[in-house]
Amino acid sequence: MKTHYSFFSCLLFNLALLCGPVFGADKPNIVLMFIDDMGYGDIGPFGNTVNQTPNLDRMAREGNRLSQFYVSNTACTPSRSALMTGTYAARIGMDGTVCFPNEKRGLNPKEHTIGDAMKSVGYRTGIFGKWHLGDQRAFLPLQNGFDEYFGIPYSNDMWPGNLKGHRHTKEPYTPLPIIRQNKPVAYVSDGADQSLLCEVITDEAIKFIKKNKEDPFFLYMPHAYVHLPRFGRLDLANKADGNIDRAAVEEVDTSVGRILDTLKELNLDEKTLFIFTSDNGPARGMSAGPLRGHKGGPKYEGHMREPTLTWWPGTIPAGKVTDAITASIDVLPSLAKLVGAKMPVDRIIDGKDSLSALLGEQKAQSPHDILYYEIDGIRRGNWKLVRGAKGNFELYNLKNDLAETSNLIEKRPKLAKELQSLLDAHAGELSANTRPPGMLEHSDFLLRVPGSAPRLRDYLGLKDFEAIERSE
Ligand SMILES: [Ca+2]
Repeated sequence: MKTHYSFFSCLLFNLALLCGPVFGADKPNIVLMFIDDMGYGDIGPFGNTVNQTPNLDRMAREGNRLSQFYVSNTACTPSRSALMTGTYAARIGMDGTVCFPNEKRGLNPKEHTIGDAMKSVGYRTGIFGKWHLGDQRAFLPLQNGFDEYFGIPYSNDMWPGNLKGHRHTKEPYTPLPIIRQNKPVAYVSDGADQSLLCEVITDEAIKFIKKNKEDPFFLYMPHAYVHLPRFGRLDLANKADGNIDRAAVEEVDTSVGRILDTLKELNLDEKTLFIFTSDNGPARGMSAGPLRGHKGGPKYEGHMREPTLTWWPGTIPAGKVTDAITASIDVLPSLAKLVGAKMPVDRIIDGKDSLSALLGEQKAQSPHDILYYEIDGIRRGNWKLVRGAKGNFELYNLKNDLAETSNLIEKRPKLAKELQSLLDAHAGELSANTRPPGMLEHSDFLLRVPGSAPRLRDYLGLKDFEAIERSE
């Protein structure tokens, strides 16, 4: 019977996709996992041979590997803003610097997030992980398209364990809260608590899937891992030969495996699109593989091209590789098309429909004849002009120089000039058509002192245990 059912449900999905948006009870669930600071070369499907990622390997084997998927910024807050709204962070006042604790700025609640789009067509929406689009109530997920939230409001290095203090004010950090819905319920007290973050986020996500198995859901999992500081529990560290960076990637892989298994156990695998990617280039200890670049800094490929997989058995072909250029800003318009949600028409949305590439369709074409790397780079075909590490523009041909080692700007001045003028026009249009971020008159810290909420492991009812931090 199972085969029978699967065959027909799969047929219905494909017919629905051919005919347009999916309506009614057959709406697919969406899982969007967004890793923090993982690079293009950190997982098996993208060539890593040190980190053991059997679940991501399986996801690639059963699904679609996108070799040219780009985020639109090299840091957490702007990258997440762009993903959530389909709009360049610079257009909505969320570029420049990341959000800090007790900041008056955040994602403008008037922006239309993926959560808003999904809710508009009846989805249950949940976020489990790191939000980082403002920690004040007006900016938190429940006010921005999500029914459920559990996780940290900003990065895990914004805590008292960071002895350098606040990057700008140098003030010591207040305790890093764990938020449930709109309220702090616990805090991350030490490395042992830090080492729980991947697992508890997965636990909560699985509860959400089980609770909503009868209804369409959108599950957003912006993991706090593999952002620094990185801690591993003893058993996981030992399993990874004492390499905490490797242990962190492998924990992410375990999280993926648990989600895949849960979807299969509940017979939701053939009605769930699972997207896996990362928010920016690799932080210290992580890898960009064959690409040049890392987290932050200029816009070489490794800064912005991410290890991306999509999985939907019966709809996405197994073992597919899609080379069409796609971008994180495309996720909102693509998912909106998939589920039949309307996109706002009163504002500029930069992302384009990339659904055929996300679904691994045979003839998927990139909607990006030109791809912009913020206002610092432009790609047309294989040619890329980018503001380099020293501030000067550099020209590369990615077809035979993927690692961006041979600057051809002196050899192709006419082409460089043409690309430069397109990039200038893009930057001009962007600065002429912006929308303001959310801005409050007053703000406050979510938690001021340790002890005003339980330690994370006490909140979870766990005994004390040891965790090891990565060594430099
Ligand atoms: Ca990040």
